Amino acid sequence: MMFCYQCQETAKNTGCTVRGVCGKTEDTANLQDLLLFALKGLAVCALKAGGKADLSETGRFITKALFSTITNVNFDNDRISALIREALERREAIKASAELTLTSPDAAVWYGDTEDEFMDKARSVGVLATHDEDIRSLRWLLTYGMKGISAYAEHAAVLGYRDPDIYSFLLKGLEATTRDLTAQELIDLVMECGNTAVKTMALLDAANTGTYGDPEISRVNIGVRGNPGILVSGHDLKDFEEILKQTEGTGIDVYTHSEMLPANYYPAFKKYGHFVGNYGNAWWRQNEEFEQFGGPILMTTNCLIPVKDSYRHRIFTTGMVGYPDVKHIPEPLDGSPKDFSEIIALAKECPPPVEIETGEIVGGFAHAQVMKLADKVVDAVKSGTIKRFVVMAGCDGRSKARGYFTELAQSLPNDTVILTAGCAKYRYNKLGLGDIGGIPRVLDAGQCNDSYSLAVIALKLKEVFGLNDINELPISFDIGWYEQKAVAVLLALLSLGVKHIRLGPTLPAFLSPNVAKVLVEKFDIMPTGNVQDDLAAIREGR
Ligand code: FSO
Ligand code: SF4
Repeated sequence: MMFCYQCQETAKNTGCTVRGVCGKTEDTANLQDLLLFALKGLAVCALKAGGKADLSETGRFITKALFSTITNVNFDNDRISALIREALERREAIKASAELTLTSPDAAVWYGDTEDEFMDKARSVGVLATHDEDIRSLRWLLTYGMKGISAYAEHAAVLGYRDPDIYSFLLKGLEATTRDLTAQELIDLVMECGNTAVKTMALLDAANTGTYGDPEISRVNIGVRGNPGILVSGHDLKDFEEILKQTEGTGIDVYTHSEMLPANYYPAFKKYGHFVGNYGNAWWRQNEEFEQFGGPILMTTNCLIPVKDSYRHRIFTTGMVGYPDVKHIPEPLDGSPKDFSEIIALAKECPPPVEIETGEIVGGFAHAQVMKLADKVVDAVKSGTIKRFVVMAGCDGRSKARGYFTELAQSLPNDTVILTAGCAKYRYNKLGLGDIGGIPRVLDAGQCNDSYSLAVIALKLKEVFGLNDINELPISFDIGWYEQKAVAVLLALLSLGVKHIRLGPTLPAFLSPNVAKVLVEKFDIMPTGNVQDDLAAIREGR
């Protein structure tokens, strides 16, 4: 038995109990629960040890481990077991150095030696171990928010940007889930999680732009050239940079896939002549696209789906991503760059990619670039040529119900601008929705990791128009979610005071009716409905 309800595609919008819709097996799901349990024990001990535990070391480990449990990151039981062992070892080391004697909570005292002990324990520490449905809902809302924060914090840490306050919050949040807190205490922690998500996204924005420059408006080629190529997917810009450096002068071309598309907008990457453009679409179409690409593929982060034999020999994972029987490129312990030579050697033996699309798409509207256009944007709003912005950011996914987002984007009136980020963009970035006086009707700020840009744009517009409340702006939020980074983004938006968000294609299964009611009453969150009704409401500013 497994129970996982952390993503939007969870079975029957209730929970995956036999095998994940994502392909996660029962063993993997249970081991991920056990890893989380071990991390709680680590957090309990680190907090008890106070200054005697190295916050930066423990925090970094926790972010990596939590990142590995996000949907479509790691399907490899050996790697998850190794993280469980490391969590236990770190916990014991802290206990020993701070001379802690702990009798409870269970997470802080449990020690498993064998795989059997792991699996026995794993079956008893998951979601259903909390019986009260509202407390369960809040504990897991907090946990999923922390998973998202961990992914963002780890992306920033890879570029040398860390913030001890973020690590402190993760320890506090994990520890809090081991105690019998009231619903109100947990709601307060969920709100604090939103504040920390804002802080983390700001840190990641500083890390990305500080390292690679501000994204610029860019035309991105979606066709191919005649050389062998490497396809890079996921979100890790450092890995992408390293691939570009190591392939320079080899005759190999480099393409982005899915959420790596925004790499095309950074000045630091555009300078490479062998960086051709973007190949393919959102994550869930990877089976057919990876088959057609024909060359090696590197998955730097989510979203990885179950690997097919047809391309198993040419897909590689790195970072926290893992899949059984797929080659993993590790991070060297001595701090030297990752060695991608095996991927490059394989690329040389592969045929050039099969062309699946031709043409160009436009993107690169992160906050600095939009602010350069601020005068134009403000004039367009004042003159009425732009009547409304609709934030349609977030994730794409397999479910047919997501056709709603394509249809809504197509039906929006011509005086509406879509602000997007994340793989949700693939629902509208190839529709040819035109522009308003030179301002494209789809402004892509970047990855879901760059959603912070959309918040900055909204806050700047509020300032420019002299408004007191972000909700007075002519902006509607119509967001598609899929995995736990989207939960962190949602909590971040709520903490910035954004109200009336439409969320779809379904509300999270982990929101109990009472918790959903609190979100509706406090923030007027609503599920997406049918296109015509939502369109009418958006036009009326609701
Ligand atoms: Fe998409 Fe996947 Fe970026 Fe997510 S590729 S769904 S929110 O993991 O990370 O937008
Ligand atoms: Fe199911 Fe989503 Fe969990 Fe996968 S991540 S097991 S699809 S709820």
